[in-house]
Amino acid sequence: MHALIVIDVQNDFCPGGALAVEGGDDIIDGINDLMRTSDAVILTQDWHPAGHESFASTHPGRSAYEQIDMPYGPQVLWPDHCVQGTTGAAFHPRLDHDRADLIVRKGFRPHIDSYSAFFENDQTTPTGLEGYLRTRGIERLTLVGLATDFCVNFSAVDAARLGFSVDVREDLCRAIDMGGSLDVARAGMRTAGVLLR
Ligand code: VGL
Ligand code: ZN
Repeated sequence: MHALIVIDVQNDFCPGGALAVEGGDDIIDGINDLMRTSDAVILTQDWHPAGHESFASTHPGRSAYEQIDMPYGPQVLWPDHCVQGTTGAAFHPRLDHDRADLIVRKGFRPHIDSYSAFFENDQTTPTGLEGYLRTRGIERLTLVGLATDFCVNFSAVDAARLGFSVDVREDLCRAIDMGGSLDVARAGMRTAGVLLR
């Protein structure tokens, strides 16, 4: 069985949002079409408490897009985004989110970020998605959404490492692309065995 995993198509990652990804809303119609023909549809939703440790505003003297060391490793600091219950955290109004079988929220722990739909950024705390997929007999995954070089990338690499067969539809993703991060992400996904389409 195959599942479509739609990563973080939320207002804050679309034009006008707090952490807008260029062209983030251009992919929505194509994602809606793909949802209609998929056996299973899972959405992820970046879902941070106010004052989250990944927000630059939580670290006096630091600016957004700087990297700092956290107990679990390096962490990019972001503008405040996807704060629980805000309009920015809501799915884009054009995304057909009624079609979802499951919505996985991530990044809800105050002191740890979670790019991947499978593990938080310590790379050990599970979100539970792996168990859900396995108990439903899902072995093949297609990933789409935002952003290619962060949440899509980390989710795809984790999924491949867990043994799922994974492809990423790059035409239905958009990237933040800071400091060459998109090239690094593409290379990492390919090395992990992810098929980029
Ligand atoms: C994301 C940065 C911070 C993403 C989430 O969805 O790619 N990026 N939080
Ligand atoms: Zn986030």
